[in-house]
Amino acid sequence: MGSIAVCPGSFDPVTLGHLDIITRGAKVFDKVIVAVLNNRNKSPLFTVEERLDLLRQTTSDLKNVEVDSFDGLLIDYVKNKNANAIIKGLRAVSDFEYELQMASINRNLNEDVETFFMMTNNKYSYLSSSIVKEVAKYHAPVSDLVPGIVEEALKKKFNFPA
Ligand code: COD
Repeated sequence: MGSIAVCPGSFDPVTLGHLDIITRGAKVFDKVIVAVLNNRNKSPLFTVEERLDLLRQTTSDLKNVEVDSFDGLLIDYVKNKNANAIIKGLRAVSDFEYELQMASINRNLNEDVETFFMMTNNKYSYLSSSIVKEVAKYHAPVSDLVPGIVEEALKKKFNFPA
């Protein structure tokens, strides 16, 4: 069996920082499943279907990448998919504490699944979906932060003038 990794997140919406992690992960693992959390407690800008669609379009050239959504615990989803790894990106020290907690609880729940951390590309170290939404909300340019189709989707959501 090949190595299968799950790359989980909210992806609301997918950014160039996410795509960098997905692309690099796809070079290391035989298959990468990008998994969008369907979190009913949060009020996202994009629906799960919209987020899946944007991810599918922006990863279509990566042949060993699959896009899916999940509910509930990540570790259960990982086992259902017969995956053995979780891929996470680390931007700053501030990410570390939360990610350490997540990796520890996930290991506690299933010690056969390993979490792998990839350091952010310096170009994207400041980038998050929240920052992108904040910038787009005030109609400032996001073309350096997200793929073209995501930029178009943001312009529609925030009613950019034509
Ligand atoms: N550079 C590098 N990495 C980046 C960048 C960047 N610029 N931007 C984002 N990333 C990484 C993040 O560090 C993260 O690893 C991934 O990309 C996704 O990021 P987001 O912001 O879209 O997603 P999050 O952080 O909101 O996702 C959180 C999860 C969905 C992974 C988490 O909440 C989860 O696993 N939930 C399921 C419930 C569960 O199992 N909980 C744990 C046990 S209680």
